[in-house]
Amino acid sequence: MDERTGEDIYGEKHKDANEPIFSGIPSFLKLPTAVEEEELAESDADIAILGAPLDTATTIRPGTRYGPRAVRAASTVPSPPYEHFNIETGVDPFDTFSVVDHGDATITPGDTKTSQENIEDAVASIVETDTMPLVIGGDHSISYPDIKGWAEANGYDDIGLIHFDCHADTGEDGLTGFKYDHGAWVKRVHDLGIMDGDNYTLIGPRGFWPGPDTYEEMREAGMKWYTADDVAEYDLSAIAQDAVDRATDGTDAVWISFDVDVMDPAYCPGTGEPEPGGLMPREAFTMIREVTKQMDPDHVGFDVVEVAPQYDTSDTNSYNGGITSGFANRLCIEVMGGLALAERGLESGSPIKPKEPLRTAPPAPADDD
Ligand SMILES: [Mn+2]
Repeated sequence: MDERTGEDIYGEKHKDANEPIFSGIPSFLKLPTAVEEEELAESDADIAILGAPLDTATTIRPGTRYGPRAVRAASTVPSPPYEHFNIETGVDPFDTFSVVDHGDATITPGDTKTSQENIEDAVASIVETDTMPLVIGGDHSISYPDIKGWAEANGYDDIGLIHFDCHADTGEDGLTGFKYDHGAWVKRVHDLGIMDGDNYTLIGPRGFWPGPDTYEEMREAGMKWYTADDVAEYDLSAIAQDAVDRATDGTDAVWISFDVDVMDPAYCPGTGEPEPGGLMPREAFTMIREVTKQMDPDHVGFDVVEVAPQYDTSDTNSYNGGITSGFANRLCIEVMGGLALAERGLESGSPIKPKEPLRTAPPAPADDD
């Protein structure tokens, strides 16, 4: 795999920027599609993008059923397909991985449980073709079927979970008592008996929900969390490293779940339950890069959830996606970039730097004598 290049994987389209971004079928990053299970098996892909447009397990503002479409639309805006050499990290995931858009899981509006089972089946079928699932939600309830389908199809007994979110989602049920609510999926995963509290880390909680009783239970279960204030105060790499160490301690695999409401609403307004005082994009990218480059690409899964484009801003009506769906798109690329480093056994990429060294501190005061 080390010898493989983007052109080997995608042919001439790897660098082809000639097609106008607003034309053609807007698959994720205009990547090849492999929607049917047989197509996916034949594609020999490493990573499959799956949309999970479910929002009937939402308690406050609905709308994430439009999330996958908005993220796909946002993904067609920047950069040529599929070359994505990251100027800062010096890595291009599409030099390493064959990635396809596998379409969406089948959703039955009004039948939340059936929809969730369909998501579970879709994720399991991705795993059965030896492909990593990268799921775009949808409300956060999808993470339970995501993880259940992924863990069972892989035969994992013990998993770690790294969870970026404003909300803990660890309580027995959601705000209004629904067991499969978007605010109870961590507890559902915990109840499967495949994830110990010691292998769970939450990054970014703040605000007022859930209440102190739930946090007491989390504490008792050995769960750990870094609040949004902690993220601002502590070293980002140390936080990420702690989450990785905990998630990989004695486990078979790690799932990473990213709720965009962990971000400050200034950066991600397009979500159902925004809460002031959240993360900045650079903080999220630093931590997600640090986490993903230490994962085993054969034993990891990822989802990004809670993008609700109708509350988003910037270009939302021209079908190019807003700033929240643009952030989610970027996050998916960063995840694949980190995994590409892991796949190649690299600690870091090879960014191009200026000839003259960067000035990293103020110049020494001039000598007046
Ligand atoms: Mn949340």
